[in-house]
Amino acid sequence: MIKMVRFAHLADCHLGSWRQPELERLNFESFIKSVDLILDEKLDFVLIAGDLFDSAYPSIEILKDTFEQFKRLKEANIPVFLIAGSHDYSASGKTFLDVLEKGGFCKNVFEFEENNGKMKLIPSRVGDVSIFGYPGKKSSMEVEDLKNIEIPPQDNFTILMLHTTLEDVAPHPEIPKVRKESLPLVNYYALGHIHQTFNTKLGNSEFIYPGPLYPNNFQELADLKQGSIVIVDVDGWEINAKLIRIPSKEVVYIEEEIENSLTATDQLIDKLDRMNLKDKIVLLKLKGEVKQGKTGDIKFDKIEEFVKKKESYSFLRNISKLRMLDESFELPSFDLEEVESLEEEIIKKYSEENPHDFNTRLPQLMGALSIEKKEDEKSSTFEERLLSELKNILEIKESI
Ligand SMILES: [Mn+2]
Repeated sequence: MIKMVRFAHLADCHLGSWRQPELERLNFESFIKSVDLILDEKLDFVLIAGDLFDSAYPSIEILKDTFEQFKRLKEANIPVFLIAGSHDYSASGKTFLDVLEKGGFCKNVFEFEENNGKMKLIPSRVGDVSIFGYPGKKSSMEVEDLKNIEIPPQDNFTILMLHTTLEDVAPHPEIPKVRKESLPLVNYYALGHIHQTFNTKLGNSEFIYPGPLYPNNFQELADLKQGSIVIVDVDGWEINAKLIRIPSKEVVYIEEEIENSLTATDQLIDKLDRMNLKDKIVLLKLKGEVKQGKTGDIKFDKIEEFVKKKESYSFLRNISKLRMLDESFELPSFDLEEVESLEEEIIKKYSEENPHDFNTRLPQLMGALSIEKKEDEKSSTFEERLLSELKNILEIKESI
């Protein structure tokens, strides 16, 4: 029988994801608040189930702040176990998670040995608990791999960390998913990737998504308003998981139908004028079919100025559901977060018309090629990083 163990389960922190500095601040503050809570509660360990960083190569600023928080945990002797997610994974295996690990600030639990074409995962031990993990990859590439993982029998409490989509969650019918029944049996599945809180059971095993540490885009801010983590109590084989919402700035979501873009500015300002926006995140979503005027006629700078005068904390707008009647030549406006799914859609269509094994590598290739040279990074370092990434994706073994 194992003794009482308490741990925190975080996922999808996406540190460094917001382009708006004031929202990135809230994102990072949620991380600090979680660390505060973990220290206050004197938890035994911490799990981060992928996407700690928004990219495999975060900025120096983000790295500095992140190391500072990991140092607080290390000084309190609270170990951190993590896996890479779809965002901080890199095909070459070169990611800043390694830097954190080599510094002794965390342990990447993804370890395995080949066993007759299967992948036998190797546990990381903390007290009476065995932790296994398999990372997320670009474009759900991990879903196929997960059919081949094995966990050697254990007689203590077991945790499997995964960054993937369970069939049960299913908000996105088009993406590949994992059947929970097909996974090796453990006591607790520490999941990440889906930016919503979700839990389900199979026998006595718990499957939990804590949700993102902080909302990551316009829609998540509208839906979730704040981030969350899970604190788990294990007593014997009894699992008690508690969802903790991380307090943050209030969100005001405004959805407005626009028919005439010539009068839209006044219409919106009139509406905003009747609201209390002080210190709030203001989300403005425009929808409908514009019968008079063009999108350009809506004076967003004037609206933003007005919202600022009302002392809002941040202002975001979204016009992806606004259609123009007589501008069929105009490209539809996409949100930044939709770009990736649009790319996937194009690759899918292309692959159907031009079937070839190579196509499965396209998302990874695009991901690798989209990483820019860092400021001050030597060209040779950048070239070497890019080449080793590409060789891994293309499975080129010999160096050229
Ligand atoms: Mn994520």
